[in-house]
Amino acid sequence: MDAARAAAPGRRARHTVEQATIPAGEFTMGDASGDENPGDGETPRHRVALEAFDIDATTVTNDDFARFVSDTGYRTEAESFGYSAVFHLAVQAPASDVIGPAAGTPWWLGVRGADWAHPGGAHSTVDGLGDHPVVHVSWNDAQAYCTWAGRRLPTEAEWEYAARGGLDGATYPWGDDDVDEGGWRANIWQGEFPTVNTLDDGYLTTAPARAFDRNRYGLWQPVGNVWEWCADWYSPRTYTRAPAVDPRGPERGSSRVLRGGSYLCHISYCNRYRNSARSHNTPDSSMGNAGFRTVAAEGSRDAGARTTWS
Ligand SMILES: [Ca+2]
Ligand SMILES: [Ca+2]
Repeated sequence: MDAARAAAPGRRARHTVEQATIPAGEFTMGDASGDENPGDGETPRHRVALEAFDIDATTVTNDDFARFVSDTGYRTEAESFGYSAVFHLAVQAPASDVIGPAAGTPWWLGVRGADWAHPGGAHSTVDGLGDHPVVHVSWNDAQAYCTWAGRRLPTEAEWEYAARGGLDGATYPWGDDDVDEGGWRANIWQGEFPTVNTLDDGYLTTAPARAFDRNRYGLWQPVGNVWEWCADWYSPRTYTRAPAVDPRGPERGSSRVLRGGSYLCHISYCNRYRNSARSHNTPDSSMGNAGFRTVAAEGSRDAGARTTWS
């Protein structure tokens, strides 16, 4: 069903992102390439059946998010906390705003004043970046947007099914060709991570939401560019007892699923720009390489398929 028709009156203009209609069907969820990251829980592979749904063809952009903020006065968690995580080469802020590196990941700096409208810090803006993915939004911020827009976040299974574009078992949304075969197919990192980016794909940080080619279902950049929040709690054991129909992940947890990798992924360092790759972060975390796309909230969805964890 057309998402705009299903939306409540008055909501039509709120969420204007182009929709991709994903057909009902089954797919095999999980890594088939052997490239899985140990500990992430990309296996065991298992069959999953889903109803049809409409998903944003692109991630929610700065222009989209600005409409939400303008309409509601919403303050993101990064704004409430007063800082967010910025990649060290993307900082645009006075030295006094830089709090310091994150433990274990020295290329991430806490920067005071970094938020969705100031992605590099106080000296940055989103001028000219209206068609780029909004970043520095937490899972909670994404939920707030969804509530306003009459949308919801995709489940992890929906995200992977949509990203695969009908190419069951393939490593990437475009198939199994390498990411740089015949030209770059996604916005990741080239060069020496985390210090030298040769920018072969054209982008140090975010690319416009419509850069590169769509997949067969019409999605732009499910892998690369920005990580995308999903609805589910994260567990590395999710797949060991996932329901076969419309799985929704664990009932509880401490972090939420992120999918698709980002402009910081690199062939040699982080190969999470794959369909099956999984990551996660706490629901109040924000960073300069994570955003979200949404799914039409039409139809009532009960919680019957959620895994019960003892
Ligand atoms: Ca890049
Ligand atoms: Ca992405």
